[in-house]
Amino acid sequence: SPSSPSPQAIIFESPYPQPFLPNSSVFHYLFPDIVGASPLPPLDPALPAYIDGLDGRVLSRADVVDGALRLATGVRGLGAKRGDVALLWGLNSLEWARAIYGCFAAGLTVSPANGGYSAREIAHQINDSGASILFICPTLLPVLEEARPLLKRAFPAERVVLLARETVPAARAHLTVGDLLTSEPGHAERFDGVDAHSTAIMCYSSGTTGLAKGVETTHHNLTSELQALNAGSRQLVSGVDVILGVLPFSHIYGLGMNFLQPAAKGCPVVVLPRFNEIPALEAIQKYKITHALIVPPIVVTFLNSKHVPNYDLSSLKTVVSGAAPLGGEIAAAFAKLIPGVVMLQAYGNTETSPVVMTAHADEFASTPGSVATCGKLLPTYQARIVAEGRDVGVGERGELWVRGPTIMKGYLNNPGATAAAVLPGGWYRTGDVVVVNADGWYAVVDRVKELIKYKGFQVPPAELEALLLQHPQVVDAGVIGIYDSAQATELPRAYVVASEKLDARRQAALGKHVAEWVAAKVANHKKLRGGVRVVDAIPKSAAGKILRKELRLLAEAEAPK
Ligand code: 4UU
Repeated sequence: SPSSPSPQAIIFESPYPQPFLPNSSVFHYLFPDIVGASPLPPLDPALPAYIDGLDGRVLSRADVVDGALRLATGVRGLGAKRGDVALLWGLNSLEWARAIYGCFAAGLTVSPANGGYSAREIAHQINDSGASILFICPTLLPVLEEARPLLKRAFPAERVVLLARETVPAARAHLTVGDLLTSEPGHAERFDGVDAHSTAIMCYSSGTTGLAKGVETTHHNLTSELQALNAGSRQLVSGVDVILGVLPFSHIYGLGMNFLQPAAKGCPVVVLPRFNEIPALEAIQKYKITHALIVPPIVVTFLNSKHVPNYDLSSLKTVVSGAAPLGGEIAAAFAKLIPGVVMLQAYGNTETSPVVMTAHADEFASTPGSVATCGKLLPTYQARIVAEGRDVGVGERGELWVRGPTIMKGYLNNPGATAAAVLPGGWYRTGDVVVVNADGWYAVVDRVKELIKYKGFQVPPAELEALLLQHPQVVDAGVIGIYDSAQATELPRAYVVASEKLDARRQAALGKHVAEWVAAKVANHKKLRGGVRVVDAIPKSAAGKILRKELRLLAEAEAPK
């Protein structure tokens, strides 16, 4: 319910009880039964924590802790100290799980990177994060080699640990996670008191504008988020729920909701390297998965699938969609596809550690139309809805501002971008336009930041624009997202100005060539799948800012809805 402490601000509060907020490392918080004090109830150390969805290997909670303490000794032996940054690069795996907990136990800040990154993208994150040790999937070694000339720091072989159980014959110079596990168990670094405000993870996000920046997410941010989820959504039940683990753990949605939250509740995660239809269906059937976290394009994949009827998916109880808007019709069709499943939404940001809104499955199930919303404000958060510099109330559109203990410490080494994102008073400007109804359900209705999302992944237009300007035949560029309803995702499209006047045929040829040129230099999700259009000029404001609204009008003129 809104309350007005001043004539300007209309502050919305969470309807849920406020949880206790601990000051401890996220590792001590998650495994209180074994390593420390936490508000969480003790759990059986024998409970499975992570299960390899491909080969069935199981890490129990005891294995996770024992492995983390051994890895802590191992990474200390390599010279890594508390506060150093480790970059963690690979698709989801049990070794990835081992590595992140090992780094936490050693007191390192973990910067997880997208498994699809190109050499220039990984070089940016390695350099910018200040990482001094790398954990990488062996298959990515060639990309790292390609990135080496771009790196500010030399990484000798012992500073590049492979996310593998055994020595990799083609890369014998490198230690593996398996090697480090043979160390004696060491101690886990504590982050009590003010130390809880040390940076635990650093995902990369462009936020509302510009290039990808390191988001400093503290231990306190993460433990507050997990406490808020437990007090608000109460989704998962130990000993009952089994979680599908297909979202990338390197992205904050996967890391927060798919990797850490189940550990807080003692629910096993069935880990798959990435989303693929058949392995996901097989895992749901085989492991009797009850709870799946997905993104709208995966919902569409299931809807269009010929294979769904061939699997017993009756274990599934709840499916969460997040990271991008979910159409109401798609949600309704999904509910019919797998009867008895409750579809719900959650909304989050990298900068908010991540979840801001969701609700309990029972609330979604008993509230008609709620699946078209992202749920209610989680505890610990306050919200404002701001339109043209003025706070608005129930039923009115405006930009969502939120504050609370989960808002990031800031963008690494970037006080300017931090000050633009987190306003005095601690309000984080999300760049999303929302409407809240009288019962406190928030619908995301538009996005005012420049960010494009391809299947839930960030595509910062500024990054593609900077890259396009490096092409010898491109003198100016503007990039926007084109919504493709068949795939339930935006597709990045570039508008470019050519260095010379071209006829229509040569414009088309240049567009095709530029799209291919970009594709060779970026991660899969940043490809210009929406095409490249050659135009006479990029519309700009007097200050030289790209007028993306005008580019959107061009797109609409081309393909009327
Ligand atoms: C419409 O995508 C994320 C985090 C997503 C997330 C996390 C925990 C979803 C559910 C959850 O439980 O982070 P970023 O930083 O990559 O992108 C943030 C942006 C938002 O500003 C918004 O534009 O992603 C978009 N977004 C959504 N849009 C996120 N969730 C939603 C949603 N509906 N449910």
